[in-house]
Amino acid sequence: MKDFRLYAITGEQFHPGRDLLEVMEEAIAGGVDIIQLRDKDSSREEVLRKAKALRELTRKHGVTFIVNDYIDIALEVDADGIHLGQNDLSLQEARQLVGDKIIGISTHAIEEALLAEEQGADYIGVGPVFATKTKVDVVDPVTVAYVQEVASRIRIPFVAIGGIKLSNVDEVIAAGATRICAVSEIVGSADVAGTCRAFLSKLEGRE
Ligand code: 3NM
Repeated sequence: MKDFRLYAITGEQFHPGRDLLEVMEEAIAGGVDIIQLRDKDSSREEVLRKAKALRELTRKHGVTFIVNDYIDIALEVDADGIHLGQNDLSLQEARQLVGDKIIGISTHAIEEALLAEEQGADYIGVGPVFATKTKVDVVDPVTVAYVQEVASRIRIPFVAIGGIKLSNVDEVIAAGATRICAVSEIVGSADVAGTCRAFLSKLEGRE
């Protein structure tokens, strides 16, 4: 997969009254490389509608588009890839279904990370680095020290996630993360594009 630095996930609860597409368009203007549609609250029909719209937007801007939970929708809208949780179908099963599309998987322990690598994941999520309220069934924070362990042991791309803010991202980068994912800090920002640019400046060592 094309390498990436900044990965944004949708979280409509963080921008009440603001349109999903408008917020994600700002994130794209700010330089995000990947957008993931993550929607645990809407009907399948609604998710499909959003996926179609985000596919069109991301394609126009050359941004990678990933769908969480709905492999069928990812295939239907020709997303670039899917994102799995630990309790979803296995990587082997997912690979059968999506062929050479990107497959990412959330991992919360080194055993899960090593297994995902061995089973052919294209990237892994590593988190939650810090406490977060965005994911309801989330495990305890894995800590920045754990990010360092992953950085030294895992060869496939990994993206640090969970409670990451502009105010704490420096220590995540110092631990060896070169790719960052955030939900609330990006989509809940009063200046979505500016927040993305600030994350990228830090990731690129310009600040
Ligand atoms: N996955 P925020 S943490 C979607 O650890 C998600 O796998 C996580 O949201 C994981 O940036 C998380 O608002 C929520 O904390 C991240």
